Amino acid sequence: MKRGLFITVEGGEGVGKTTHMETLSKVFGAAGKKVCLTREPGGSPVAESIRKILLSHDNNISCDGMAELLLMFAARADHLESVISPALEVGDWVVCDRFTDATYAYQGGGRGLDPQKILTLEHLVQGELQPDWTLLLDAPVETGLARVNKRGDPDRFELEERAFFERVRKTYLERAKMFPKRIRVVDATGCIEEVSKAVVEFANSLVRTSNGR
Ligand code: Z5A
Repeated sequence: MKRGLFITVEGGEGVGKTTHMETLSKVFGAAGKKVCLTREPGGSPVAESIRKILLSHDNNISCDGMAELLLMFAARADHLESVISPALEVGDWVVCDRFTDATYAYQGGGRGLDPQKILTLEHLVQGELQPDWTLLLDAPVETGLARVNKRGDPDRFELEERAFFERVRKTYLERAKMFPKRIRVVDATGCIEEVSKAVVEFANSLVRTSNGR
């Protein structure tokens, strides 16, 4: 059986990742692909428990950068083992809301942790596994924050200062330059319909490429 495709969706706060996971799923489903939609941190029972710790803004819980990094990879190890790898093995298309690029962007860029340490953990937890494709939705920080601020009840990351999110965005864009064959940047500044059009084009290009494999 042909291994499934591993697609990740990345970007800063409020760029529309959750919204466009659905767009991708519809296009892939219509093309006859069995789709596994998942997210990080989370996606498996153990990883969802870790997510609660990571996103909690309970004043009694504080988590330093290295502990946060290790928790991200602990969640990822379980998610890979119990959800992502089994789905890819049976040929499903896995669409994951954030993955290791987010670790480079948030723990590396945002928190300032050494990317070499992230690389070491990446090799340890993922081995050779990398996403086949990454959709990076990009918008100015203030655009994304304005969208999520309407929602209220911010999580621990959403309470960070603006400079943190600027570093996150910069790191994502640097990674897109480092991995131009894997990472497709889509401008997420426009209205949902405009962004959706670009996302559908991206999704159709993956379907066409995979039919030619
Ligand atoms: N994190 C990390 O630090 N390290 C890691 O390795 C990983 C993650 C994997 C997970 O939160 C947090 O974990 C995340 C990084 C960190 N930081 N935070 N916060 P999450 O995944 O639950 O949260 P998020 O990724 O930031 O999701 P979000 O805030 O919900 O944003 P989104 O998914 O990109 O946006 P959305 O939910 O699709 O849209 C937000 C709102 O905007 C919604 O009302 C939409 O209807 C609206 N929207 C979307 N697109 C548009 C357009 N184009 N125009 C107007 N309005 C729009």
